[in-house]
Amino acid sequence: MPRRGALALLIALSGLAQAQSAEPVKIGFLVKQAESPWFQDEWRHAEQAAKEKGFTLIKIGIPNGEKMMAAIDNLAAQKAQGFIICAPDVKLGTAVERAARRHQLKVMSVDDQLVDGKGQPIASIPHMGISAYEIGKQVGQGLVDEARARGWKLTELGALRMAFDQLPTARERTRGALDVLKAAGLPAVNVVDAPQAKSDTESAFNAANIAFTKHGQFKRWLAFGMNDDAVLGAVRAGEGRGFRQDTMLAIGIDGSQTALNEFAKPAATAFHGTVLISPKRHGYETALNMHAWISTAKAPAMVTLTSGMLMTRANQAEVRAQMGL
Ligand code: FCA
Repeated sequence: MPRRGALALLIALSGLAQAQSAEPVKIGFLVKQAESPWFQDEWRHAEQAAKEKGFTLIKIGIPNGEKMMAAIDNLAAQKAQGFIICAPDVKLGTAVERAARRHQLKVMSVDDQLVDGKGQPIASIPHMGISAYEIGKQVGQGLVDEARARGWKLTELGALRMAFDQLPTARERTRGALDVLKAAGLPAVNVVDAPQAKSDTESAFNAANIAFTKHGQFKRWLAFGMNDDAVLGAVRAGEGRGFRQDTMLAIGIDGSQTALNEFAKPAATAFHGTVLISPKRHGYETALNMHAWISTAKAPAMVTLTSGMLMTRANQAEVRAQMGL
């Protein structure tokens, strides 16, 4: 067999061997609230990336630390090469980093940045999240503009801050809204904190109810919080006290199905709007970045912060189109 032919065959065979030896790419996507429309949307977009790049996406809900650690072990057992995680508690960051290293899994965080025991972001874990303070400011500005459009005086309004301060991104979001409201003339004494036990609508409802009971002096209310789930809890609690669209004004964050359902109601509720953020960036782009990291060793940017747009019942179609959703 002429030398050139033998060489070509050899190269072809080694390429084949290499292709056969390269494990199929498997990527985990672990989220703290699998039932929440936001995370369902994130998974749907990550699935899109999996389809395009031909990798397997392993989606697991991790509502607590125990389920989280079991999920990471499960990924290793399935021979995954990496995972994207929004952890049930960001303070589990060191445990995530250690488990990933133990199993030689690449890891990046999404939405909630992982922190160490001192509350500092884990430097070795790339993160994609929202620009929390800036988006919070958009919520605040939306409340100021709509209150003024209704002829409401900020000095006469109660401002319900749905608080989940144990989560840094949640704290930053409400700090942004508050700074804009105060700069526009909202007296600090009118701010009412409603600390939520958990980041779901039920906990928000309970927290808001307590706040309304303690602060009967306000005839009109503003409400804001870390996301749509938090703000809808406040709106439902308000309805239980007779506060509706004409006496309460609330703006959330996310803009997923939760918000769209509220906008689809025959009559407008106190849920005036939300800052729409992109599950496409948080789902599809993170999955693509992880795939590139696994297949080409190109690591994602250490921190990527995404933006949002104020979406209301009136402009929802236009804003979703602008955000490519
Ligand atoms: C957090 C919230 C979600 C969403 C995400 C970007 O994880 O819980 O609702 O706002 O950040």
